[in-house]
Amino acid sequence: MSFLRKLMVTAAFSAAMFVNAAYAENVKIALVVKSLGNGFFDAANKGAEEAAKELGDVDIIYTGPTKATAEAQIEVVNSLIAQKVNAIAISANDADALVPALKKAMERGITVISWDSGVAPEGRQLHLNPSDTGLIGETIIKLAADYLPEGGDVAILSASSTATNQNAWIDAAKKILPEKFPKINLVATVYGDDDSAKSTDEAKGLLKSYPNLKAIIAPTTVGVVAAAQVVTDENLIGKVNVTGLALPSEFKKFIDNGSSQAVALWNPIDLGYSAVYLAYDVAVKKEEAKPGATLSIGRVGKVTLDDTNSAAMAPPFQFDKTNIEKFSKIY
Ligand code: RAM
Repeated sequence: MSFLRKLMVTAAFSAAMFVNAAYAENVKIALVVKSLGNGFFDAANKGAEEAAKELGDVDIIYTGPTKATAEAQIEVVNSLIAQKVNAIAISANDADALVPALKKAMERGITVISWDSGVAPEGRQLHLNPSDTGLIGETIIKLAADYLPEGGDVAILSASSTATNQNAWIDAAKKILPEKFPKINLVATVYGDDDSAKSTDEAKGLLKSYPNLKAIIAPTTVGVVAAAQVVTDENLIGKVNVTGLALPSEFKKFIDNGSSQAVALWNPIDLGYSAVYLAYDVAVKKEEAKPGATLSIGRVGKVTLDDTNSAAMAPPFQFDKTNIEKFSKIY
């Protein structure tokens, strides 16, 4: 066989091998979270695995940094690009800082979506919000106001200061405060970085700086546990009500001991499940992520993208002593 012919046969053979390999291998979808060791994201991963099982040809890579920072997440994204994953579904620690790394991923043919905590539109193909942002903002204030008929001082203990989701909810909360909750006085917003130790210190700091504080609102499942533990340890049950967004399985004991009257959240399992479906719709089914497009999210239903290619799932659900037991067994 001539050298040229040999080369052509080899090339055809490797092309066939490549095509076969592409079909034989499962679709690799990376679920990138703000930080590992957070029960909320572990629950989302449960949903992601459920979706992978239903879809049949998907492998989930559940990953994220140990600390909830954008820098650490950029390293994770770069390593996923090197691993040649098919899709990245990220809950971002910063809306802008991740854009260059995620753009690089998209240039290499990787589908990129954000979920939970968004990335700026140029850094992703679509974004999935757990619920309407304005509604979450109003809910976190209402949760405090419902138990403060006379009004009073409240403070917010958030996640990281660059977290897209918490910042959007806090902005929405501040917007509706004067008109809808005139007796609620927001005295401070502090940041616990979704780190238990830092959140504990920040909660202690709030109680020290604001002795008249009536409620701590933590729109983060990590911060809300830390704050309720501090209120419990400092014998402030009945004086300071802790509320916000909490995972029932982690928070039930604080509803039980009275350090909190009520909290809210959406279903984190459904959120992770839906994020995987959306990544699959774009990466494998080649559905176009464009304003007005309706995409399938399996057993959860369908979502329609708005003019920023974002969609929202269901309204948040409230948990108190009447129902937290039941939900604590699910997530
Ligand atoms: C924490 C994270 C997450 C947020 C929940 C409510 O687990 O900050 O992004 O959605 O709280």
